[in-house]
Amino acid sequence: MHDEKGRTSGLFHLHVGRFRLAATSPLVMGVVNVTPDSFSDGGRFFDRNSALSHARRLIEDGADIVDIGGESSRPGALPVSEEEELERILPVLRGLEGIEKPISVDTRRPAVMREALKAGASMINDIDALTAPGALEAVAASDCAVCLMHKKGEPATMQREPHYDDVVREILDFLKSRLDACERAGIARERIVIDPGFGFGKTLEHNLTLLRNLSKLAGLGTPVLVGWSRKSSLGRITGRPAGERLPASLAMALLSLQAGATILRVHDVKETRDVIEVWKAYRA
Ligand code: 7PJ
Repeated sequence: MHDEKGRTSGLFHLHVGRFRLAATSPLVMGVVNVTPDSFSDGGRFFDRNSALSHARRLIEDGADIVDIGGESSRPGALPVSEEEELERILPVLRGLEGIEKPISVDTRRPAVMREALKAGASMINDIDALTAPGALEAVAASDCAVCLMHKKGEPATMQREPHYDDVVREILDFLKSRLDACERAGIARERIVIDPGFGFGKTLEHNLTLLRNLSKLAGLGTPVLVGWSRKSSLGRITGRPAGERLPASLAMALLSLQAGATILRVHDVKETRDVIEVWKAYRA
């Protein structure tokens, strides 16, 4: 089946800097937080060497992309300065130079985007969906991929009674408008993935409604990335702390694949790969 732009549905090539990812199978993005306060593994990978060895470990475990973040966006997190964010990220990027997998940088700052791309990053994962002044231009000037994520409010306060009249409609409209903005800025569709932003200004019910309607996002013809790994919604469901949310995360990974997700952003790469194998066997 082909859509109006000639893409084969269910199959795509993602253009990620010098890499081409053929998603004949779902992809895994492994998370490396270089922050002292990320909610689930904050502090563990805060020094450069542990961040580096963790990134390498994720690649050995089968990560297709490694996502490095220097600013915690967990609910209630406080912002870090641009200098601090760069000091966290750049040494890790330099240490991963020449690695055979694309490196993504989780940032909302155009200056950090530009420096990260110079230092070898192939993808920008932006929880602000390139809305900061200069962000579209920073990405357009390179050949990196970009993840456009929806969020409502700011991390410090976003989980205080978030409200939507129609959560699915609102997120679809937002992501469509960001896809249009990218197109106007000259960022090719083959470089873009979209993400509903589970937990970013959303209650458990909002997240579940979005998951049930994920095929509508996938219907935009752009690969859908999802992040459920260890999130507090899973704590709400199971009553378990972040360190005990792996089974719940894997259940959500499977449901997300079945609903049309193409990229799973996770902390536990090896286990998530097994979920993908199970899903592929079921689908075959
Ligand atoms: C997400 C993210 C997500 C994208 C975080 C955590 C909280 N980026 N960054 N999607 N979540 N694209 O790692 O659990 O869901 S930070």
